[in-house]
Amino acid sequence: MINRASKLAEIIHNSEKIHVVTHIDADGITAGAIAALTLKRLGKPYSIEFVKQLDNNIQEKLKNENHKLIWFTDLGSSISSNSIIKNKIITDHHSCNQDADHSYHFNPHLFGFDGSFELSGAGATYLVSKSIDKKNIDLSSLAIIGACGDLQDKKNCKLIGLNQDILKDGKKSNQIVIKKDISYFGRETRPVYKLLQFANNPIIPGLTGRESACISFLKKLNIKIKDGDKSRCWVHLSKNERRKIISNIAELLLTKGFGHKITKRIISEVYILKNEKEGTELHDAKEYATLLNSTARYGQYMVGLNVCLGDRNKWLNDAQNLLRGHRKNLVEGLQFAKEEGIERREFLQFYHAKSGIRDTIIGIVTNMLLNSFEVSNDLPLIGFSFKEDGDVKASARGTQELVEKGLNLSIAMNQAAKDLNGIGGGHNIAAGATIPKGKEEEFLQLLEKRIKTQLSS
Ligand SMILES: [Mn+2]
Repeated sequence: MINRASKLAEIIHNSEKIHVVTHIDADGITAGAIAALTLKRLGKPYSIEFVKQLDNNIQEKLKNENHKLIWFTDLGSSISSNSIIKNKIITDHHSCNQDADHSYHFNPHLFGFDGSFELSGAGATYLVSKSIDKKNIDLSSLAIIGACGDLQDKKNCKLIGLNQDILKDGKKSNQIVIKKDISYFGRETRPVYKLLQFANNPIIPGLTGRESACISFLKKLNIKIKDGDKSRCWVHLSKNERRKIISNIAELLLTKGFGHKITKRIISEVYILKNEKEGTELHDAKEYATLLNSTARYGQYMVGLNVCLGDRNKWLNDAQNLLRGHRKNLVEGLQFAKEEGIERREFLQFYHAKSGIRDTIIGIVTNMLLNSFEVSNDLPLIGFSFKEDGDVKASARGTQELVEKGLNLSIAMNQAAKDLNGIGGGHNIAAGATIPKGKEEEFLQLLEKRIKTQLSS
């Protein structure tokens, strides 16, 4: 792996000019930012572009632009050996195309690691960056944000595998502090009662989804929800108050029969960016990732990128405004999907949002639905949404339990899409596809067959 990283480093050194192509999610933005900062520090001229996916149109366009070298980050693993794009390097963590030439490709899957939780696209890009110059060790914090953006800490309630080595770099370079704390989202910026109201994985019986119940829960524990006219967030609470809440949630879960294994999930490792301001989204890796997701997914690539590059004034302000819109869209998206209704079949469940949910956030909504208490999670969930170009986007999400039973959504989505002249891929637990409009039913049948075989083998 070290050799592959230094080989890619050498290709970068030998190239006069580099075009970076990256993905539009938080992992893609941080990966792109790591590449950009690496090239900037080298004094290499570079350009950067964000894409939703690497379809044939994009590949054709890139080929016609005659780049000296293209550096694909957080995507590119699907490129085959007969691709029209020749001068390229790839730092990705999605499942790989089997028949490709991997000599220019840095990907955990090629070295026996699982790219769904042991290394992210930003992490892969970081390891190559560090191979270029050890001084780039400070970029480890961006790699940690990318990993959290891809929910790589979810499986074990902490980052493991190669991500753990990156965490060590984060500590060593004085960027990251690791703490054990409540695993629910929004420690820094969400009012405590909102943090409880939106708690999932595990849900809190009687509290999740119920604002007034959360407020009275805190009142009963003698915990003020406001300080003057300002709502108190988790980070504003005293140690004692936090302990009280955690032990009461644990008790609630245990008395409702959730068991120790699930109850333990209320505590996770959290990653604090110690050089950022406390009480802002930038101080917590998970919240930072959500802030980034609010930018490029709405076409505002430069906002997220510039925040990662260190601009804390105008761009941060813009990002925070976009975050408000993103939160609203997620809430409305969830509501919309529930109203549309989720249809269950024998081996999968699905909903079709049509134009009701943007194709760029259908994956997030699908994941939130599958982890909510209103949707059962014994089957994978597929969400469809219309794309602007006339095709249909399909997003599939599974659970760890299903993956342990043999589910591999990357393979199932890839093959079902291919049979319909579409494209698809991703990870075993989360994958996406693009298919022609009107083929949804056919796609579901093909997909269900694949999933059935996987789960019964
Ligand atoms: Mn990624």
